[in-house]
Amino acid sequence: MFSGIKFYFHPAKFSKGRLNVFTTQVKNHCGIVVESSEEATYVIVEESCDTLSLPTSLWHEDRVLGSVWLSKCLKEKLVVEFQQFRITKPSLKRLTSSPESAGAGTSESGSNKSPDYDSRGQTSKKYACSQPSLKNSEACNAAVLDQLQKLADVYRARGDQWRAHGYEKAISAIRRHGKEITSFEDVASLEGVGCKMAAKVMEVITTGSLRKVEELCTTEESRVVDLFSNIWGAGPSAAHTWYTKGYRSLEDLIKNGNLTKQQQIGIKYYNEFLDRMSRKEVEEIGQKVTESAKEVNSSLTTMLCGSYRRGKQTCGDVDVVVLKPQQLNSKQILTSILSRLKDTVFITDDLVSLEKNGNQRKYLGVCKLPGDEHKHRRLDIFVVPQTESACAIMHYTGSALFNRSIRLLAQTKNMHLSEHRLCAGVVRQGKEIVDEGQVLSTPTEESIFKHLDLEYRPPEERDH
Ligand code: TTP
Ligand code: MG
Repeated sequence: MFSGIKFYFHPAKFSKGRLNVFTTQVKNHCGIVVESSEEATYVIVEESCDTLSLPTSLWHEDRVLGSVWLSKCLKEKLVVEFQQFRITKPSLKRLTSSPESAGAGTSESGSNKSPDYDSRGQTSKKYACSQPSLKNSEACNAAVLDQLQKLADVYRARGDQWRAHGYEKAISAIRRHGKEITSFEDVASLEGVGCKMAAKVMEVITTGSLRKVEELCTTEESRVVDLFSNIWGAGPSAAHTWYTKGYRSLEDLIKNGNLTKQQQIGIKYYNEFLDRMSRKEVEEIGQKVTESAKEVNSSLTTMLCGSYRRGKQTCGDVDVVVLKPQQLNSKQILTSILSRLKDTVFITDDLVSLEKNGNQRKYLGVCKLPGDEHKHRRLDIFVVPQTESACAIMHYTGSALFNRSIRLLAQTKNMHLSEHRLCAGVVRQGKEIVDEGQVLSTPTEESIFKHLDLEYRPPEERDH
């Protein structure tokens, strides 16, 4: 379909993987990849690149297109109309009025501009947080998601966070795609999926499984490291150390493992902690915390966050945010709530010690509803001043991947989002913040999305 068409890929912001996929695909479809923009029929740029950094010579041309156009061509197997995907010269107005939009190109599409490709979309489209997570998205591509999740888990257990994150990003992108993947192009055109990952997905589609999963997940080492790293309080590095010392079972660890107090509790409730609970049980546990908080001070309010607030049918633990007026002391509140919950033997074990820190506002522990039918459950309580409520609630609602994504997006706009606040005009040197800028007013979660120029996503759409 690209017969005789010459493509030049402008390297700014193109990942090596994506560039390889595009180059191969263009050649497979009889196109020509050239080394300079002058020779090219089309110049392809990544939408996320800073258009100000592109050579001015490009702006004399009417053929600079965003890579989304090429993805669309490959997907639809035809040369699609390109007007909507043109990247135009950054205007002076943009430079002066909106410094944070300087990071992306604008595509010119006239009055019938597609909302997907407006200037806001161009900036944030690459970020998972700009798209809703889909309900029941596991139903599509189930085998692919299962195999990739196994690899993500095994890499996380081995302490290879970078690879684990790569697989999680791909899982999230495939879930958001929400349609059955049938071709290499389908998957390679998704954000966050490079050509190596796309090849793995195709391997599952054609063979039903991944050789890499068999290689990594079926060994004695992976079975044991997996067993150990599922102990609450044991990271991948402890799990590995125990394995290299020759321990193979939880009993071996109890006898010889030199365990921390947290790990001892983690082993005591090993199976109970791995079991996820119903929403009803989360609500009952939350109710206990709410009652105690109200007894401590009637101005305190509580909110169930985490996977519960994202609408998940089962939850791994209970995350309760307690909102307090500014003048009340966090640690005193936390201590008073806990002492009530301990008096009734609802809280059975502490996973953090309250004595160590000054103004402690986070509690991690274990609780159990009365009755033999109930299991020990992980309970986290976070005491937050009302002034920080929106940022805190958003943080503790997650998902972790959504949080990572929205924080990265904030960075591209010279902002900084944390569980405490959102700042603008932040100056960074490398990763380090050298000037914190100004705190923005964030009375609601909606206001945070608005400051970031993102469409609002309710919690159920943040389950990335
Ligand atoms: P978790 O309770 O660990 O996660 P969860 O509630 O989403 O899922 P689960 O059902 O397994 O409990 O953490 C609560 C929120 O805290 C999470 O949704 C987002 C935030 N968080 C991060 O942003 N980064 C992290 O590394 C962790 C552990 C949590
Ligand atoms: Mg949780």
